[in-house]
Amino acid sequence: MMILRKALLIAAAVLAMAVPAAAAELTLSFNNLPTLNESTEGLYEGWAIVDGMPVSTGVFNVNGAGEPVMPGGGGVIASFPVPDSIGMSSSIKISLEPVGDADPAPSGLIVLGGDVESEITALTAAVPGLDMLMTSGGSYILATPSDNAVDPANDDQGIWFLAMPGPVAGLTNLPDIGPNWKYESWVVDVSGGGPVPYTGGTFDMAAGLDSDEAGCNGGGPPFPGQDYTAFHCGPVLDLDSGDFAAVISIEPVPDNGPGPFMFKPLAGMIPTDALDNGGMVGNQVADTFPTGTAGILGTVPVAETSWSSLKASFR
Ligand SMILES: [Ca+2]
Ligand SMILES: [Ca+2]
Ligand SMILES: [Ca+2]
Repeated sequence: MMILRKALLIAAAVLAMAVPAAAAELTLSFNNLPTLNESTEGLYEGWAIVDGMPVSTGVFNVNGAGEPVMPGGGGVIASFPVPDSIGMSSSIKISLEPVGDADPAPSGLIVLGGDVESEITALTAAVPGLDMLMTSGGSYILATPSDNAVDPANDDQGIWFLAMPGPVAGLTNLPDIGPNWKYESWVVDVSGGGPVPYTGGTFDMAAGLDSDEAGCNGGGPPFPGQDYTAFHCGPVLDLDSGDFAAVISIEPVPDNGPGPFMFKPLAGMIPTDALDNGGMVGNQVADTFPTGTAGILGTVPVAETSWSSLKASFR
């Protein structure tokens, strides 16, 4: 009889545990997290990882001040109401969810994350090797060696991330960013109202052919780069005009759009003397990569509540 009574009390205690004792809140704030075009880029979604499973903390966009806002041009979300269980979360992640997302699970595209160690969790870009990436740099030359048979005098129309003598890799300290990300080189025309990017192909390492080699006819040195020449199907670009920047981005796999992703670790204007001297891409991870803070507030630690409930049931 005593055993049955205890069993019933434990059952009652377990039932009580399932009811949140207090409303929990999650607050989010960001730096350098871009406002999304919701009709083409989708929305951000927060996730608390509890017992290894993602629990959604809600979808949002961000405003220019880095505050989360309601989708559809709504107001600032001062805090997200969330289940008490997130008081037990091991990490917080922010995903990018596609337009018209109907899947309740997180997309594979996690942009920010951080391990929960206290009520305040620092969020950083979810790219492997971020510490090493902050030390990356590089140089390039202007050259179009792959079409010299048809045009030996157009070297200002091609860019190669290599250094002479050698050639050796021009990009330095690039971390292995794993299967979920790729590097992509770009030249970006910044002379007009908005930047116009032209891809140079994707790659995993500083040495080796990139995804499209020199252009439509292939060839070129075994390093990331591109010949923006007529022989390679164009566009024909005058890269030392002072109108172009060289940029290395990090793109999700699969890519979520044709343009550069929000992670642009290396960039620099292509100088007008680059034909003679080459140029450099500077590190802008610290200045441009998104960061954030997640605050988990008002929670009653679930483990403690459960334990005290259980202890009470044995008295
Ligand atoms: Ca040439
Ligand atoms: Ca290429
Ligand atoms: Ca892209």
